[in-house]
Amino acid sequence: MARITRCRGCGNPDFREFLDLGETPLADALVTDPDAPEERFPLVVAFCDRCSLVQITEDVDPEKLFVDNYLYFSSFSDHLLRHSRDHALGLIESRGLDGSSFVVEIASNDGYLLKNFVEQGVPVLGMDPAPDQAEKANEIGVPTRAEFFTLESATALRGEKGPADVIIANNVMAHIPDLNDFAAGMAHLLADDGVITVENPSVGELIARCAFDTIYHEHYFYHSCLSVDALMRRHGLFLNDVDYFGDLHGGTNRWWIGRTEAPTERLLATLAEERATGLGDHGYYADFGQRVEQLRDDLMKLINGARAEGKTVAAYGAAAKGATMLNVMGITSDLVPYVVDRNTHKQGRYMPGTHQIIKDPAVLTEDPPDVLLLLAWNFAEEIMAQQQAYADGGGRFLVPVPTPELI
Ligand code: JHZ
Repeated sequence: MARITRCRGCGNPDFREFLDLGETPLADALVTDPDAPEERFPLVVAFCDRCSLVQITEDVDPEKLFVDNYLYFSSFSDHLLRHSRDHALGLIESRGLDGSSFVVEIASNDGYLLKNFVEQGVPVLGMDPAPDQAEKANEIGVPTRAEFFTLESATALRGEKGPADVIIANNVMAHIPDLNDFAAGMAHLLADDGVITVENPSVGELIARCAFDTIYHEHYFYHSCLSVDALMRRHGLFLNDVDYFGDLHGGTNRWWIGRTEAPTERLLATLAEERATGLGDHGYYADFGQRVEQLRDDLMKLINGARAEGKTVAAYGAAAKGATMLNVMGITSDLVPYVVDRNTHKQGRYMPGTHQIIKDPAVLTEDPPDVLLLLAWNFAEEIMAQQQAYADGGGRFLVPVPTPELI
């Protein structure tokens, strides 16, 4: 682990720290033995005045994050599966993709997205260093290499298979410390008339919704259109358009990138709006720490209040963001003894740092808690719909962001 001394994007040594969340364990390092010692790492966030990139200041080795300790399988959300299918089918139609095309997805996880291209006869390749997810993808017929995407692997891939007509990189551009190498790899692999689509939660929404819990060591970066524009230009690529999905991961941007500069009105308007809002100025981020403190006071009042009335509180979603929420807020297993999650790979393990056991959501029917803290608040609608019986039986949902609220 090392602390950075320059902006990872533009090399500026004068980036400014604006949030210190203390030392936290790795958010996806679910624990098998709660008595064994756990590593913790500083979680500090900084802003670069020069290229507008928001980033954490510690580098944790990506092998530790995505190979040794990664149990996130994309296919456990129906909402994400629908969103991904729509994207794949939309690309096939708009780009006229067929059996002679080549689609590459970086961080393709368990094949949740590429399977839609395979089904339509479009050749694909997935790349993902997480071994179990890559194996699962191969099992369902999505050719996948368990590798990190780098300029070196992109160069080898282009030599072997030719350029890619489409490169998709969803929820991964935050995850690679050598951001320039990653962008250079995409630039190298892309066909001259190809397109890159990149999805990532918007840093503007993170700040607006006080979604501090989406900050953890897997996320080296928190992107805006401004920072993506600057990054792509450095590599001979151009950000040309942006879509926005308010209901995905707390507000997600989809950026459309190509080799020729052709910005849409929508992109220009969004860049102007980001500038006007202040996403390119340190001042916009400066009071975020105080807002997190306020959220802590409000949330802990609700949890402690419920416990004082003799109520039981459990949590839903052994999400990475759940680990930040529990650890930064100090929600110990005395207050909230267990977390439920339908990802069977996570069940039976414990949350990092705070050590709540992870159970099958079936316990909510067998022995319902009075209050259910929604750690996976980004899927609130989907989860509440599934848990209608829990609510009908008098159970309350506690949604922690943007302002803690009992529903
Ligand atoms: P979820 C992940 O973060 C991982 P996490 C990663 N670091 C990233 O960048 C972001 O996504 C974008 C469960 N669940 O998706 C599944 C149910 O049990 O918010 C997950 O364990 N029942 C790559 O981990 C967790 O909740 C359900 O009905 O914060 C949600 O995790 C649904 C919908 C989910 O991401």
